[in-house]
Amino acid sequence: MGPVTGLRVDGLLVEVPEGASLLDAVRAAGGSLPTLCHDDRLRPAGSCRTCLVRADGRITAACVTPAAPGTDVATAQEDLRALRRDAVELIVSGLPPRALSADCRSELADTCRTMDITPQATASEASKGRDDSHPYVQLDRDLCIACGRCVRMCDDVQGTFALTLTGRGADTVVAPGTGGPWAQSDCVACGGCVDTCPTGAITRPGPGRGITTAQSHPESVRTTCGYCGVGCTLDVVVDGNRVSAVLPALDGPVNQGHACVKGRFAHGYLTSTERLAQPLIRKNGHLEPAGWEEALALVADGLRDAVATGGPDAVAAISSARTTNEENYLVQKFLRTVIGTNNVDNCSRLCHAPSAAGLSAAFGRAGGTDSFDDVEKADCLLVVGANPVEAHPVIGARLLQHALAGASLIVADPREVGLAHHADVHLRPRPGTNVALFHGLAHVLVAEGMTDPDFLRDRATGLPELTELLTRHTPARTAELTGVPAELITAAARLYGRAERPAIVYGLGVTEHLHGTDGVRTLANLAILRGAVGNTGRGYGITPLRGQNNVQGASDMGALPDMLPGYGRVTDPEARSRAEAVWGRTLPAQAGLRIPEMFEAARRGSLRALWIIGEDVCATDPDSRQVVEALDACPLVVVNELFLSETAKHADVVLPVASWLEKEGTFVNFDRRFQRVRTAVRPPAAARTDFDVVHAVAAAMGADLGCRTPAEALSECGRVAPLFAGLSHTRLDREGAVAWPCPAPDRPGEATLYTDAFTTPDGRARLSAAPYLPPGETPDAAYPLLLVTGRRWAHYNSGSMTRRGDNLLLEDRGYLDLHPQDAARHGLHDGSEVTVESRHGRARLTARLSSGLSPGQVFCAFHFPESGVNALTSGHADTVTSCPEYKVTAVRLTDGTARTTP
Ligand SMILES: Nc1nc2c(c(=O)[nH]1)N[C@H]1C(S)=C(S)[C@@H](COP(=O)(O)OP(=O)(O)OC[C@H]3O[C@@H](n4cnc5c(=O)[nH]c(N)nc54)[C@H](O)[C@@H]3O)O[C@H]1N2
Ligand SMILES: Nc1nc2c(c(=O)[nH]1)N[C@H]1C(S)=C(S)[C@@H](COP(=O)(O)OP(=O)(O)OC[C@H]3O[C@@H](n4cnc5c(=O)[nH]c(N)nc54)[C@H](O)[C@@H]3O)O[C@H]1N2
Ligand SMILES: [Mo]
Repeated sequence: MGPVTGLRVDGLLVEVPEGASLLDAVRAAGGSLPTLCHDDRLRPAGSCRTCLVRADGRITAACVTPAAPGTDVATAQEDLRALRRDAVELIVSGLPPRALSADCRSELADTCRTMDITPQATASEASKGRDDSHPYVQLDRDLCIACGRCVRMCDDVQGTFALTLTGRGADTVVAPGTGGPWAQSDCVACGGCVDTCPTGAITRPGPGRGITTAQSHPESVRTTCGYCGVGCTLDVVVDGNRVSAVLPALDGPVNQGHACVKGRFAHGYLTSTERLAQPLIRKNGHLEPAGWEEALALVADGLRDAVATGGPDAVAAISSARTTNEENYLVQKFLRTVIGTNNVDNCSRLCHAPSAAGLSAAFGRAGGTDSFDDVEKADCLLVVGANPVEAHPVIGARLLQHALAGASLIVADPREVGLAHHADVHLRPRPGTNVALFHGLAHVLVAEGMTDPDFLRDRATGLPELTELLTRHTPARTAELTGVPAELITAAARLYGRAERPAIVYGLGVTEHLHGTDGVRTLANLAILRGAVGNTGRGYGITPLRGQNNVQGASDMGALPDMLPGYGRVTDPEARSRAEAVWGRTLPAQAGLRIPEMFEAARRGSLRALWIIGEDVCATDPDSRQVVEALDACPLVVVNELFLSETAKHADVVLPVASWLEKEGTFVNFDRRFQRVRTAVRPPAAARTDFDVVHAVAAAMGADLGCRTPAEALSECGRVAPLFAGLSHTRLDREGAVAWPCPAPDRPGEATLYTDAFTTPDGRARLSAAPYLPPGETPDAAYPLLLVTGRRWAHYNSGSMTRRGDNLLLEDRGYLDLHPQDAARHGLHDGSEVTVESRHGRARLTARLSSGLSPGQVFCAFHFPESGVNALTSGHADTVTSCPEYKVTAVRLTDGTARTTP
C-alpha cells in the first residue's frame, strides 16, 4: 500500500496519500468545494450534498468517496455547479438573513459569497431562541443547519458526548443531551463545537465571536499553551493589545486541532484589575508600590547581606515550571555563578520528581520512554493514578478515542475518574498501596508466563531478586493490601500481559506518595517484564503525564539542587567543568537544598534570602502553616508574580512579571518536545519578563549573565548540555517541535528512547525489588477518613489564573467530594459547608455527594487557597525525592466550629 496514484481532477494528474478522499484529491489539485458538514478533524458524514463531484461519470459526495487509483474526477461541469448551488441554497433558505450578513465571517457566509447566493427575503423570522447560559459557548438556534459537526466534534474528538440533534425535519437543532440549558449540561467547554460550527450558530461570546480560523487573521500569533504539560499549539488572534480568540492549531503536533477550556478560554486573567502593575516593597509591615530601581536595589542589597552573613548557601531560589526554559536557565545560572550556590529547585519537587528519579534509575533518563504518538498505537492502555480527562484534557480525549476505537483500557485509580467509565478493568486500590498493586500485577505476569525471557536475559537486570519478592505477592495477598479484588488483579495483568503492544501512562497518583519513587520503579517493572520498552516493537514503555507547561523543561534546564542543565550532576567534576568552561566561573560542588529543606533552613535561621519565582508555596506546598513560618522567618523574601498570591503577601519585595502570552521562549512538554512560546500581547505597563528581571537583579549586583536574549540563552544551554546541543529558536521556528535528546542541529530529536541500549551504567533496564511499605498517614479513630487531593477540570493549581476570569462561573468554590454513606453519617448533603480537620490543620469546603468515591475516602482539589486545603496535608514526603504525600491525609469532618468525634 502506498499513495493513490493516477487520479485526474478536471484533467490534472494528482497523487494523494492512502486513505484519502476525493475531497482531498480535489484540494491536492488546487481546487476547493463547499463542505458544510465536513471538518478535517472528523470522520466524513456526506450528508450536506454540497461537495458533489462526478467520479468516473457517477455523481457523488467528494468527502465520503475514497480516492481510488485512476479515477477521473470532474468538479467544474455546469450541472455539478448547479447541484452544489442548489444544495447550499436549500440549506440557507431556512435561515434568517443575518446568517449571511456582510459582517458575518462564518464558513457558510463565505461559501455563499463565493457562490453569489444572497439571503432569501422569504426566509422565516420566527425565532427558535438562544442559549446564552454558558460563559464560553453560546447558541443561536436560528442559525443551526443540523449539519452535526458539533455533535461529532463532541463525540469523536473530545469524547464528552454532551450534544445531540433534536426536533424533526427543518426544525432540527443542536441541544445539550441533558435537555436543560447549556451551562447545566455535561459540556466541558473544550470549544470544539465553537470551532467547527460553519454557520455561527455556536460561538464564543465577546469580540472574537465569529472567528473560527487563524488564517484569515494576520494578527494571529502561534504559541504553546502555558497551562498544563500537554503542550498544545495555539493560534492567538489579537486585536490591538487584546486577545480576541485562541484557536487550536490543526497542525499542532500534540493537540491536532483540539484544545481545552483553559488554553482556549482562560485568558481573562491577562486584563484582570488585580494584575500586578508595579513592584511592591514592604515598608512598616505593609507592601507598598515602588519603582523598579528601588526594588532592585533592595533585592541586590538583601542578597549581598545574606551572603555576607551566612555565605552563598544562605541564599536559595524556587524557579518556576510556569516560566520558559530560558528563564529557568538564567535563574539557575544566576544562583550558581553570581551567588555561588546550588540552592535552586522547582515545583517538579512537588509533582514528578519521583518520575525523574524512578525512570532514571530504571532506564537512565529523567523522562518518559516513548512519544505519545507511539503510545497511541498501543493495543492496551494501562492508565495509573492519572485523571487526564480533567487534568490533561487533550491527551484524555486522545486516550479515550483510542480506547473507543478498540484498545483495551485498564484504569488504576481509587476514584471513578472519567476514563474509568470506559475501562475494561477498573482497579481501585486504597490510596498509598500502589507498590503492592504493581507487585501483584507483576506476580501474575511471572506466574502465568506472560514475560519476555529474551528481553529479560539480554536487556534487563534484577530478575532474581524481583522474582523472589513476587512469590509473596499473590493476587490474594495483593487484595488484602490494596482492597482490589484478586480476580480484577488477574484480569488486568492478563490484559496487559497478553497485549501485543501495551503502554503505561501515569500521573500523580503514583508519585505523590511516601514511596512515590518506588511506585514509579515498580510500575516500570511491568514494562520491563513484558519487554514492552526500548523500541522492541512489543509495546510503548511508560509515560508520565507531567503537570505544568514547563515542568519537564525547568528540570531539563538545571533548576535542580543536584543537577546542572541537561542532568549533569553537580557532584560530577566532568559535568561541572563543562559548565565552568561556558560560564567562566568555578561552580559549587555540593548539592543544594530541596524546596522543603529551604523552608526548614529558613525556620532554623540559616537561610537568609529566598527568591520565589512563580510558585504560590503558601497555597500549594503541604502543611502551609509551616511554609508561612519559614517565609516569615527569612530576612528577605522576593517573589516574581502576576498577582498578589498568598506567597506574595508574605514577601518583602514583589516584582510584577509577564505571563506566557506576553513573552518569548520555549517550553518542553510531557513527551520531551521543545516548542516555541511567542509574544501575543504586551504585559501591563511596568511588568517585565522573568528573563529581564533576573538580568536586572544580576546587573544590580554588578554581574553580567551574558545571553541577552532567550534565543541566546537556549543556544548557550546547548553548549553546557550535550542533550540540547542541536536546539535553537531558529530550528524550532522552522520545525515546530523537536524532542530531546537532540545532540546535533542536523539530526532529528529522539522521540523514542533506548532504541539500542538503556542509558544506565550497564546499558540494561533495572527491575526494582522495592518492598511494599504502607503510606505515611493512616486513618484512625480520631481521623477516620482518608483524604485524596488532586485536580478539577475548570481550575488550575493555585487557581491564580483560572479564578480571574469566567472559569469561576464553571466552578466557584472548593468542594469536598464524599460518598453518600459518609455524608449521611455526618448529616451532610449537597451544598453543606463542612470543616475538614487533619493532624496538621483545617480547611473549609462545600460538600458534594459522589458515588465515584469509595466510602471512607474523600476528595478535594486545592484551587481555592482561601479554603486552606494545604493546611491539611502533611510533611510526609517521598523518601527518595521529598515529593509530598499529597494523596494520603487522614482527616475528620466537623460541623464547622465544634470539634466532634465522629
Ligand atoms: N484542570 C487542571 N489541569 C491540570 C492541573 C490543574 O490544576 N487543573 N495541574 C497540572 C499539574 S501541575 C499536574 S502535576 C497534572 C496532574 O495530573 P494528574 O496526575 O492526572 O492529577 P491528580 O488529580 O492530582 O491525580 C491523579 C489521580 O491520582 C489518583 N490517586 C490518588 N492516590 C492514588 C493511589 O494511591 N494510587 C493510584 N493508582 N491512584 C491514586 C487520584 O484519585 C487522581 O484521580 O495536571 C496538570 N493539569
Ligand atoms: N493538596 C495538593 N497540593 C498540591 C498538589 C496536589 O495534588 N494536592 N499538586 C502539587 C503540584 S503537582 C504542583 S505542580 C504544585 C503547583 O503549585 P504552583 O506552582 O504554586 O501553582 P500554580 O498555580 O501553577 O502557579 C504558581 C504561581 O505562578 C504564577 N505565574 C504564572 N505564570 C507565571 C510566570 O510566567 N512568571 C511568574 N513569575 N509567575 C507566574 C501564578 O500567578 C501562580 O501564583 O502544586 C502542588 N500542590
Ligand atoms: Mo504538577
